[in-house]
Amino acid sequence: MAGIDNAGIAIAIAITAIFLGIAASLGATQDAGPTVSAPTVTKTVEPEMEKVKPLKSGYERVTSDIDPGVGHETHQLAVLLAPSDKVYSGELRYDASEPIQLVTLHGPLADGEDKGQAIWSPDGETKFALTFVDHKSAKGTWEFSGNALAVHTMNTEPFTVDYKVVDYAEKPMSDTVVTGTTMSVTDPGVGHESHQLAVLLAPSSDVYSGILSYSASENIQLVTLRGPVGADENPAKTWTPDGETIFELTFVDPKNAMGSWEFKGNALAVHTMNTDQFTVSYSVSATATAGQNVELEEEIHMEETHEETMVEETHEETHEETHEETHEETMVEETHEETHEEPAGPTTHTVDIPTGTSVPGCEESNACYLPADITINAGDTVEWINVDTAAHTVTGGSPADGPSGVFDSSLVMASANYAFTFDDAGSYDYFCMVHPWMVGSVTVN
Ligand SMILES: [Cu+2]
Repeated sequence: MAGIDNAGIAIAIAITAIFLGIAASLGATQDAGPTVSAPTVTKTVEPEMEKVKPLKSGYERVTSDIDPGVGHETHQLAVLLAPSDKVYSGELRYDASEPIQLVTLHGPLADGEDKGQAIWSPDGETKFALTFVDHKSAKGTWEFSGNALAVHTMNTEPFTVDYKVVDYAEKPMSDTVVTGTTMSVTDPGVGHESHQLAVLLAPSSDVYSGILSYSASENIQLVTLRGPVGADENPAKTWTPDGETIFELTFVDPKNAMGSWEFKGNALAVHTMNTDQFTVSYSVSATATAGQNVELEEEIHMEETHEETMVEETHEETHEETHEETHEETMVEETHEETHEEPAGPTTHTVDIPTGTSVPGCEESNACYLPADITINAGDTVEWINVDTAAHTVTGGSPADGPSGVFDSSLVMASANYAFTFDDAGSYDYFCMVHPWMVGSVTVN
């Protein structure tokens, strides 16, 4: 079962660098879509690697190019499936010369659909939503659905990736193959009036089976429904639009705003427990099987298996990176950080991420973070508050050298915040991975 993964580094990189790269490839390799004048993304076989490592049957080998985006010369990009108005789906199997990040796009978006998702625009007008995941692995698999597929690193050296797409499909839009952007509405489910819901595949007596990739304006939960269930059934989790028609609810919470999910059910939706509307861009590639009913026990078993997998992988500390494991690691890190956020005695300092910083200009007055440079004492906490309407990151390191690994907020959505406690004296530079002109520093005495 495909899981979800960490958005952090990926998003930043993707938006800043990948998009430029993909935009370039649009102009170079796609018939439909915006025309962008940029270098051609080349697909070449690297002779040295070919000698070292035989290409497995069915695989293709691609070497990345410098990301063509101005200011992103330190990134590498390889487009595997060029942007299309059809929906690609499948299982990407990759074996690269170093850890790579995985990208799929949704769009182009219509006017007004850009409402807080991770967005990239080649020209300021044509916009795509981005699903960016980082398994921190050179080798693995990824179930994806989207209008383009690429892989990426934040390194200056080219990487080579052997890949193939199993169960490959490139399908036109239909009742079960959809890509788009939608805003949530108040959940019509009885008892769910304080929640928000966006239905992607409407309830049907057919059983949908497929892959969802999504990019939302906040963390969302993934929902499938089974049913309507019979009067003699009493599923543990239910959803009913009217108090009479009962569906069994399968609910997955990846605690992420972007990712992929392999699903099966009589309906597909995404959801939050907030009262505010969210926006989600998505690609779904599914098939519908008539007259079949999803088995209740099977669904529960799948959920249990999923949970067990997460625990086992974490305990054994296997390095076969999966969506689930990445998710677990993220959760653990967040827990640690929260612990650090509650020091006894030391001070918390506030740094704003100001409005308008998603376009260059703030760097001219060193005002991309306010204050951009702050001095604190060891044990103090810095809390960054994103007052902008765009998402940003607070990432230790520099645009030139990349993340230091000391701290990383991942994507901080509009109105959200991020805190980190500095226990050790020193000087800590940081930057925004989405907008590499945004830099700041923390000096700890
Ligand atoms: Cu930013």
